[in-house]
Amino acid sequence: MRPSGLAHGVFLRNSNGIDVVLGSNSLLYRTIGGVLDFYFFLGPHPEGVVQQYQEVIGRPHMPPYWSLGFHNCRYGYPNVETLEKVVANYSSAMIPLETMWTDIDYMDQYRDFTLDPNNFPQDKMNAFLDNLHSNGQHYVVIVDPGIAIMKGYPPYDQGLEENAFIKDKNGNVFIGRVWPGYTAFTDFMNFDTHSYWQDQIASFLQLLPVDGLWIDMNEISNFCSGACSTESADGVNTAIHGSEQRVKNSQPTRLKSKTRTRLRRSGTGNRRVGFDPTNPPYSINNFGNKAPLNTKTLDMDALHMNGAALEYNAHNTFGLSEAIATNKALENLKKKRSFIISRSTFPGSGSHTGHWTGDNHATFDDLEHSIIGMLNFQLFGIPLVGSDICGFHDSTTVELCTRWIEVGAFYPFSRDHNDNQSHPQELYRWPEVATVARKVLSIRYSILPLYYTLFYKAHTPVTMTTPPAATVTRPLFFEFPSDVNTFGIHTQFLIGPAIMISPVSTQGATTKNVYFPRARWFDWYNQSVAMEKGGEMVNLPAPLDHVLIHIRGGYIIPMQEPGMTTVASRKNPFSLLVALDETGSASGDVYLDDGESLDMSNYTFVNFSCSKSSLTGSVSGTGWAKSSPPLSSVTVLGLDGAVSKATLNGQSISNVHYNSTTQSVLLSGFQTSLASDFTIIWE
Ligand code: MIG
Repeated sequence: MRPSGLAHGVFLRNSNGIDVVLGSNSLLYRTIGGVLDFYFFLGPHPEGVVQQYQEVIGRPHMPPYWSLGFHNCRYGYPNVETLEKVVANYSSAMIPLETMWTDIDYMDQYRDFTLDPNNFPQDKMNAFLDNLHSNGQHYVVIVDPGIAIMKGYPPYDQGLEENAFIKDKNGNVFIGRVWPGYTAFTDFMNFDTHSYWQDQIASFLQLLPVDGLWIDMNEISNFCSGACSTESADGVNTAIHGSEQRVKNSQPTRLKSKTRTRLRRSGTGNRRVGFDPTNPPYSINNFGNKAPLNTKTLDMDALHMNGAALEYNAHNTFGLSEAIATNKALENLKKKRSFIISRSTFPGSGSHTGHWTGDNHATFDDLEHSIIGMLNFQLFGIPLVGSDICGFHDSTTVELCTRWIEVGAFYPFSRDHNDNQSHPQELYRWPEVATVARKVLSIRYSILPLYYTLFYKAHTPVTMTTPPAATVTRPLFFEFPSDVNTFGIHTQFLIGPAIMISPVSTQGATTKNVYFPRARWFDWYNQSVAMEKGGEMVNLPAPLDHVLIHIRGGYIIPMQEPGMTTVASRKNPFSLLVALDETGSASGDVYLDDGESLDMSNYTFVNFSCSKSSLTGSVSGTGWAKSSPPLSSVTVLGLDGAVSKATLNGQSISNVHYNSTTQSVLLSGFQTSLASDFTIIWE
C-alpha cells in the first residue's frame, strides 16, 4: 500500500527455502534454489491485487454451503459415546452445531483409514453418522500423510505395490515416524499416486461415509529429523503401542530392482556436481536458529516423483500436492464439492482446500493473532480459513472463550478445537459462553447468504471491469485504501464490503476504540446511525457479552432466518437489510444454488438496488431460486422521513412498521420469489 491509496503486489513463485528480509523500503529474498519467477500485480486497489494474484495461482475452491456452519472438534474424544453426548449437548443448549469432528483418536493404533474396533466400532459409528445426517449435520475426520509401515495393512501393501511412496536417496522407501510408529509417505507430487490415494479414501468411505477430510502433519511433520534410524524401531513401537507384531513388521522395505534402476536413470534434474542438498552453502534461518533443513521433517535428498524431484526443492509443496490429490479423490467419489482443511499450504492451495492456522494457545494474544491470520489467508487466496476457537493448547477461560467465539463466529471457517491436554471447551460448557455463542452464531447463520455470495465471487473469474471481489473477510484498508488511518488496523475487520466487526481481544477490556472509516455506519443491534460521516476513532462500550458490529451505509445485506443447521436455515425465508448512504442509495447482491454441486451452471444471481424510496431486485442465472424460499421482509435503515405505506410489484404490503427513533422501517407480510424481478416502493 502506498499512502496515495494505490496497492501493488509482488509474488516470487519459488518453492525452496527462503529467508525474507523486510527493510524500510525493500524486500530481500534469499532463496536457496529453484526458479526465479516474479510476478508484479498492479492493482491499483488491494482487492485487485489479490484478484490478479489468484488469476496466477488459481481461484479459491467453492465450498459446500454446509461447511460454512459451525464446527466442533477436540483432540482426545475417547469414544463414540462421547461424540454422541457432545452432539446432544449442543442441541439441548440450542447452539447450532453443523459438523462434529474427530481427531486421530478414532483410528485403530493411529493408522489412517481404520476405525478403532473398541472405542469407535464401525456399527456404532455408522449409526452415529446416520443420526447426524438425518439431522442435517455432518462429520469430518483427520487423515495424516504417514502410512504405517506394516505388512498386511492394505494402505501400506498397496502403496508398495503401486510405487506410491517417497524414497530415500538410495531408492528405498523413506522411513519417518509419526503417530502410528514408523511410516512411509505418499509421493503426492507424482500424480500417478493419486489413484492409490483415491482408493484408500474410497475404502474408508465404504467403512464410514464421512463428509470431509482434515489433512494435518503435511509439512511433512516427522518425529525424527530425517530418516528414522530403524535400529531403535523396537523401543519406539513398543513404547507407543506395546505391540510385538508391529515391531517385527516395521523393517524397511527395498524397492523392486526394476524401480531402483528407473530411479538411477531418471536423475533429479536439479542435481549438480558438488551440490549436496543436505548441506547447502547458505543456511536459511530455519526454526529461527539456522537448524538443519531436515529438522523434524524429511532428509533433503529424499526423492519424489521416482527421483525427478528432490525434497530440497519439493518440501514446501507437499501440503499442496496432498490437497490436490485429496480434493480430486473426494470429488470423484462423492460427485460433489469437497470439504478439506489443510495445515500446510502453498500458493495455489486455496483452489483445493481450506486452512486452519494450526496449534495456537488459549491466550488473548493468540486471539488477536487469529484475526491477522484470517486476513492474511484472504490475501493468499485461501479464504476458507479460521483458527482454533477458544484456543488449542492450554485451558481456556470463560472470558477468553466468550471473546473468542465473538470473533470466531465470523471466521469464514468457524471451528472450536482443543488439545487433549487441556480442559474440554465445547461452547455449552459455561452458561455465559453458551449465551453469547447462541447470539453470535445466530448472527452468523443469518448472514450465511452473504458469506456464500462472497465465496462465489472469490471463486468465479470475473472480467477486469467488474469491481473485483477476491476476499471474504477483509482488512479495513481493502475497502478504504485512500484512508491511511485504516492501514495499521488489525483488530477490526470487514465481512465483504459492508459488515464491520470490532471485537475485544484484550483481557479485562469492556470498551473498544473503534475506528470508523469515512462512511455512514449503523449499529447492527439497534439499527440506528452510529456515525454519520466516519473518519474518526470512538471509544464504545463492549461488555463481555457484546461484540460490536456496524453496517456501512450504501449496502444491502442478503439474510435468511437462522436455523440450528444450514439445512434448516436454507429452508427459511430471506430478508434484506438495506443500509442507505447519505444520498439515500444502497446496492447488494446474492448468489443462490443447491450448495453442493460441482457443476455450478444452475444458479440464481440477484442484484439489489435501492434509490430513495424504491428497491428493485433484478434476476439473472438459470432460475434455481424457483425452488428456494421467498423474500419475505425488508428492513431499510437511514430514512430521512416517515414511511406509512409500501407496495410490492404494485400490490400493497400489509405490515409497515416505521420506527421514528431509529428512522428505519420494517416491511413484512409479503412473499416474493427470488427467481423473479421485483420492485418495492414506499412512501
Ligand atoms: O502432533 O492430531 O495441528 O490440530 O489436534 C499433533 C493431533 C498432531 C496437530 C494439529 C492439531 C491436532 C493434533 N495434530
